[in-house]
Amino acid sequence: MSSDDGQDVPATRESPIRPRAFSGIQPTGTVHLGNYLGALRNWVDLQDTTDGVYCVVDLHALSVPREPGEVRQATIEAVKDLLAIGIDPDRSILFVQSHVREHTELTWHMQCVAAFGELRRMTQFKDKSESNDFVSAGLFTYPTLQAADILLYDTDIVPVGDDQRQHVEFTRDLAIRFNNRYGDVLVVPEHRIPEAGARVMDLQNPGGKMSKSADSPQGTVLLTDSEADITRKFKRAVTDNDAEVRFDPERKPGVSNLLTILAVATDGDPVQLASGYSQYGPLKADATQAILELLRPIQKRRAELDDPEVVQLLARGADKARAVAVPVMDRVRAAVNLL
Ligand code: AQP
Repeated sequence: MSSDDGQDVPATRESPIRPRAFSGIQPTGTVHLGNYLGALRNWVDLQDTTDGVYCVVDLHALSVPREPGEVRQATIEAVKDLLAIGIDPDRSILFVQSHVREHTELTWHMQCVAAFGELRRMTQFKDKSESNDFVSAGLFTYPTLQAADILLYDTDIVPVGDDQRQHVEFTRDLAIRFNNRYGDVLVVPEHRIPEAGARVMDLQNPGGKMSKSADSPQGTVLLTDSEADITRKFKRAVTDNDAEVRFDPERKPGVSNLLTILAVATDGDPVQLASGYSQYGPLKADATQAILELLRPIQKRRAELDDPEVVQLLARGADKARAVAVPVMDRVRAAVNLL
């Protein structure tokens, strides 16, 4: 079966018109430039060619200890970030994971086809379990909840950053294994990872990815940062001592990261951009200006949103999400065929 733009659409979807894209973000802090350049801008663009289903994955945020209510406000803030960057709740389904109970039900089925050894090999689990004192079973089984999130919507495309490549490949494996055991039930999705910006690095520690939970906030540019903060963070970005502007992520990770950020923000090419600079100062200044321009309209839209409006649209989003998820879960139950 083929969609409008010629892409193959799996047979399990009823009357597919366009491929379906699904992705999620954790409400674990303000969205940063890595999230935006690596994944979220793709969500916005895909609205033109796919049916988008976008989710704030609040249950994932509980895989590390949280105070009661902490995730509640963070969820509203994450939704505001998504609306501000251009996720349109009239064109896409925008909702909160815990509002659709089928996510946790399907997770159990995913856990029962996942192997312990596979979960133990997940690099994100290895990284996070090393840096946390308390390692929950939820952190260990996190990729099965993520697989359920994706598979519950008959997803064709999963736009994510490079750090999620392994989890999406695992999701594919689980869908195929489930289908082998129970019949042709689940759609097997593919990841969509951008060529440039798939792994935006920390400005202070360019050996590691920019992250909400970085040791120093100075290395992470938040979507809500002030002009002064953004300018300071880029000015202090770690480069190196040889003062040559060259795109070489292995030997020159800091400089290459700045070139990547500038390239993605201006639709340029990092290698070509490098030839226009002979010093780090002007590169940092241009990257700062490009990001300020990119974020200005986003920050303006974000300031206009209020909490009650967000809560209301999330209730509508949950209804629309359930309309897709419930029939898929019914299909899974029928295939597993319990009494
Ligand atoms: N540095 C990055 N470069 C490119 N893409 C990135 N993503 C995250 N960091 C980068 C992508 O953003 C999407 C949403 O991420 P998430 O919040 O659900 O997951 P995360 O990987 O846990 O993000 P953080 O910021 O690193 O959070 P913490 O510190 O809480 O672990 C995903 O598509 C991800 O690939």
